[in-house]
Amino acid sequence: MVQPTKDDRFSFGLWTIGWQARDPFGDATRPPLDPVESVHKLAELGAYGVTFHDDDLIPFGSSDSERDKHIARFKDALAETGIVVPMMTTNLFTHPVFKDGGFTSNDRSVRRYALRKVLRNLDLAAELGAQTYVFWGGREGSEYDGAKDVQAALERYREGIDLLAAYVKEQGYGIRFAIEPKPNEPRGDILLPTVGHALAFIAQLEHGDIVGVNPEVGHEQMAGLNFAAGIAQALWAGKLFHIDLNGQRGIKFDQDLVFGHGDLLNAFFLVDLLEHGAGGSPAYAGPRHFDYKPSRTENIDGVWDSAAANMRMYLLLKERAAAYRADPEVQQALEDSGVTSLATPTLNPGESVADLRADASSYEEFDPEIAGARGYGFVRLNQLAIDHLLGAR
Ligand code: 3MF
Ligand code: MG
Ligand code: MG
Repeated sequence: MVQPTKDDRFSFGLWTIGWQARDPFGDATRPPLDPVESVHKLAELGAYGVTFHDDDLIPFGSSDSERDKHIARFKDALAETGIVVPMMTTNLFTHPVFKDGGFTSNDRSVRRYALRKVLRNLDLAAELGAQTYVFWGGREGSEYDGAKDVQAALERYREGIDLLAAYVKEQGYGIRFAIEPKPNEPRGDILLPTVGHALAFIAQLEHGDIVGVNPEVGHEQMAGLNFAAGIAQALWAGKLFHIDLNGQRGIKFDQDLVFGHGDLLNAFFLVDLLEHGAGGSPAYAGPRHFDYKPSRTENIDGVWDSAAANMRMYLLLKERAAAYRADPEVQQALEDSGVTSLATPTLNPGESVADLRADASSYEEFDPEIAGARGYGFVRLNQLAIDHLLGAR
């Protein structure tokens, strides 16, 4: 059960396992990892997919012939292992040219260059069969309120995303976009800081039908938000196109810990939501993508141990969530707490405002004192969840 297989649809970014552990205060603690080796090792561990930024595979500034070589040997590794590329993305944050952003840089020539970089990589994404293209705008933002006209920046963001989405449709690529929110880091304040901001932005797009979100556990938690609740809203909006799983311990820098190594209880309810959130069946069918960083203290063995830990954690939580769902006592507690009855519409079919007003039981005969005295039993329900999570039931 805890041995991952391709059916589990686990995927990893090349930049995750390949992170050399350079941080703002210290040098790399690990040597570079060849993407070809990463593909082979991920396949061995039971993953089904690999994802990457253009520059993760093709170093920035490579000539066309070097680019072709990098792509060719990577394709060979995919063919040898059966690993797929479900998602691709663009690096619009490392090179100094992007220091004030890509799509929203104050420098128009940089904005045009950013669009060209994405266009080129979209063609490669289509060639490799990626279904999702992620946009994480880590440099789209500012440190100073006077440094960015936020309304103009959002308009340029919209212009960029709509142009690229129109291109994808025109080419018939069948790729969908997923915007990845993050509140800060590397910029002091990043545009589209949370899932809610991203969903509101998508509603303003001309081609919003092919644009959804790629929420990351730690990013929402950096903003003090409840990740599972944000995912539920993205699902409700029909916009959960992709997901970045990892761990975070509170409001601080982006820790990118192994999934579940932060807020374990929220991770449990997240897996429960993804696996059982559609009336008992999975609410999300896409890749279970890990965007974590093997801690700086780890050597290469630790890199692969931590990669395996992400998948193991997901499967353990999936097993625990299934046990929770199947427990008759939990089912009764859900009933008692009214959790299940929330799915019942508040009005009867066809009932009008006049009908509601005419229903004396809803107001004139209703006793708020009695309803107000009711206990909901949420604490008992939560303890049942924790009992299952700890394997005590
Ligand atoms: C940063 C991130 C990014 C994005 C990636 C697109 C470098 O905090 O999470 O990783 O996930 O750019 O998927
Ligand atoms: Mg992150
Ligand atoms: Mg991410």
